[in-house]
Amino acid sequence: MTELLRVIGDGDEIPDAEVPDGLNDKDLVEIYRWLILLRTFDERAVALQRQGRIGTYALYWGEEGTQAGALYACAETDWVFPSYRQNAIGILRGVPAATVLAWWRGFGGVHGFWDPREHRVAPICVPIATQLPHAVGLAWAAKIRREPTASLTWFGDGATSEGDFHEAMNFAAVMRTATVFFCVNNQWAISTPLDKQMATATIAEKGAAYAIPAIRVDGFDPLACWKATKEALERGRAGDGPSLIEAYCYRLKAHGTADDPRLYRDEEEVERWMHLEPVGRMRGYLKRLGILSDEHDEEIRAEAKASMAASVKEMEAIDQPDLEILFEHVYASGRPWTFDEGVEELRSVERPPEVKPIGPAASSGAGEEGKTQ
Ligand SMILES: Cc1ncc(C[n+]2csc(CCOP(=O)(O)OP(=O)(O)O)c2C)c(N)n1
Ligand SMILES: [Mg+2]
Repeated sequence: MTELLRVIGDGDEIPDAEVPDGLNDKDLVEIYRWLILLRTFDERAVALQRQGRIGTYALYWGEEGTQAGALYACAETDWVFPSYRQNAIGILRGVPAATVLAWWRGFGGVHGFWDPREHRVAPICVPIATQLPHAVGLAWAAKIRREPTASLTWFGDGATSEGDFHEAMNFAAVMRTATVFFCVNNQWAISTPLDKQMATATIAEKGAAYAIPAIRVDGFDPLACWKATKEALERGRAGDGPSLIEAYCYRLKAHGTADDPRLYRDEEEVERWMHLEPVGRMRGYLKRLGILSDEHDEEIRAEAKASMAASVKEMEAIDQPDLEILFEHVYASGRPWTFDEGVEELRSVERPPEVKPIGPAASSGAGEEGKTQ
C-alpha cells in the first residue's frame, strides 16, 4: 500500500495523467486561484507575525493542495472541520480573511468569530485530533435526519497517535457515517519524525483496522487530492460509510512561527521535496495544457494580493474585544456565576499595552515573505 495516486506530473520526469473526469478548464483555473489565495494569505500572515501585528501563526506553505483540492470536491452543504494547519480554509467559503487574521491576533473577527452554520466551516481546532469526533458526529446527525450532508476533516500524521483518531474512525465505521478522514502526512509532528511517531509504513493501512477503505495520494498534487476526496464523498453519500485519505507530502517550512526546524532536521532533505510544491506544479500543468496565460496568472495573483491587503486593514481596524469574549460560546445559554466572578477579577487586572509593530518583516525559516511561489 505504498503506491500514490497522482494526476499532475512534476513537469520533468513524471508525466501528467489525464485530466480527471468531472473537471473542466474553468474548474482547473479555479482550483489554481484557490491555491493562490491560500498561499497569499499564508505568506502575508507570516510577515504580520514577524512584524508583531498578529500573535502567533501556524503556516501551511506547501500544503495548499491538500486544502484547495479536497474542498473543491465538497458540495456546499458538506461540512469541513479544520485543524490549526487549515486555519484559512474558511476564506474559500466566504469567511472574511480579516476574521481569520484577527483570530491569530487573539481578537474576535469583524462580527466576532464566524458562525460555523453559515459557512459549514467548524471552528479551528488546536487540540490535536479533537475535530475528528466532531466531524463524525455531524455526519451521523445528518444521517439520522436523512440529509445528504457529508463531513470532511483534516488532521496530521501525529494526530493518528491520539485516542480521538481511533475513536472517531471506529465510530464512523460502525455507524457508517459519510465522513472523509483526510490525513495530511507531512512527515513531521513538530520535531517528531514519522518513524518515531508510528511503526506502520503508511497511515493508509490503519484504515484496515476499522474496515475503512483507504487510499494514498500525492499530497502536493491538488488534483489527486480532489479525485480521492470526490470518490470518498460519493461513497459516503451512497451510504457506504467513511473513507481514509493519506496525503503524503512533506512539511516544507517550520511548524509555526515559534519553531526553528534547522535545530532538528536536515535542510537538504527539505530541498529535495521543494520542487514538488503545489503552486508552481499546478501552474506548470495549466501552462502545459495551454489554459493559463502569463497575463491571467498575473491577474489572479494581483487580485489575491489586493484582497489580502484590504483584509489586513480590516483586521487592524478591529478594536480589542471586551474580556467577555473569553467566555462567549462556552455555554449554549446561561452561564455559571463563577464566570461572572472571573470576568470581574480580570477587569481589575491592568491590561498590558497593545503590541505595536516592530518594523519590517525579518526573513526566517518560518516563511517566504513576499515570495508568491
Ligand atoms: C492534545 C494535544 N497534544 C499536544 C499538542 C501540542 N501539539 C501541537 S501541534 C503538535 C504536532 C501535531 O502534528 P501533526 O498531527 O502531524 O500535525 P501537523 O502539525 O504536522 O500539521 C502537537 C503535539 C496539542 N496541540 N494538542
Ligand atoms: Mg505532521
